Amino acid sequence: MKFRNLIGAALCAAAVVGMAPAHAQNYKPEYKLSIVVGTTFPWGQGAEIWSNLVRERTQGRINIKVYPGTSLVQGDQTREFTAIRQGVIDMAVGSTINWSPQVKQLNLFSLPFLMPDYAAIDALVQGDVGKEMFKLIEKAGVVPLAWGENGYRQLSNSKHEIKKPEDMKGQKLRVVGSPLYIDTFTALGANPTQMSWADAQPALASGAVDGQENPLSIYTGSKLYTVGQKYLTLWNYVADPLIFVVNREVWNSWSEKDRDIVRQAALDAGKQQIVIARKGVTPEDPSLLKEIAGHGVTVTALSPADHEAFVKITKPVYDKWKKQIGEDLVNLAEKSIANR
Ligand code: X2X
Repeated sequence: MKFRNLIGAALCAAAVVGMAPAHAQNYKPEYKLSIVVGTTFPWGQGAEIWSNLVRERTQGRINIKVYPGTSLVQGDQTREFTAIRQGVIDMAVGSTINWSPQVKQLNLFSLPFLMPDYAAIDALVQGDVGKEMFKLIEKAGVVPLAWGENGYRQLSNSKHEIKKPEDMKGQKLRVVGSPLYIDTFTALGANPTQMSWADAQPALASGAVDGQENPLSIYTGSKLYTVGQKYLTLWNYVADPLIFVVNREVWNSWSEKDRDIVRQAALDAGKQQIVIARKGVTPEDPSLLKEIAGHGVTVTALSPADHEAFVKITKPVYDKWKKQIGEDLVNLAEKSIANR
């Protein structure tokens, strides 16, 4: 064999090896996993469960470290998806709200009053809509593995009880994510302002903003009742799922066996995380609501007529964003919910 042929053969062999499972020595000593809140929150617990399962099941080949507070992007949670795509972040358990600036279809979950109950959320994420969303995330350059849940987002404020849209008039409310939130709260007569969660907490404490919207686990976990957020309205207007993802290059660097382990661990962690996220906020188990009321918070549930008033006033926003998200996808979601 001539020298040139030898090199050719070696290159071919290298190409074959390149396609074969990566060797453990190519693995990073640590994989950085991003989340927005801390590990004591249901969201963070999902990340911890995933990390621990992966470490155990790979015998330490894949070692994940959780970075709370979106610290890998200096708290700027709407830049998280881009950072995952670019490899600044290796893995994440992220909210659809924070990634919707990059994957506009994720705004679907923020359409006001789309999902009336948990069965509706399940019908979307565990059904055809969920599959479609995963394809879109994959196309955007990130590998999605499993769904989790942040939860139904409820409204709190420091001024007075909110029962009707009129009660929100002029209130300065912190929102995050896409302009859809600005549209929704403007339609409701409020004065929405966009800021990261890191900035929101001091803004609530100083009174720079009057209120915010977040799942009850975040409201209690962040002790928002200690910063004057004494009025809480349960309106279930949107819920944000969480998605377990991996950077594509990192994913490709793992052996097939390890990819299977990471995917299965994400599915297992997601399932457990959703159970944790729904604890204490159902009619069967209202323990979290009781805890909140125990802090002197006025907790308001809407009458059917009041609920209808909120739905009606936000309907033009729904219609506008249905077009921006894609009518086919929203139609599929509506159908999935109707057939749940
Ligand atoms: O910033 C928020 O409101 C939070 C913590 O719920 C998200 O990351 C979407």
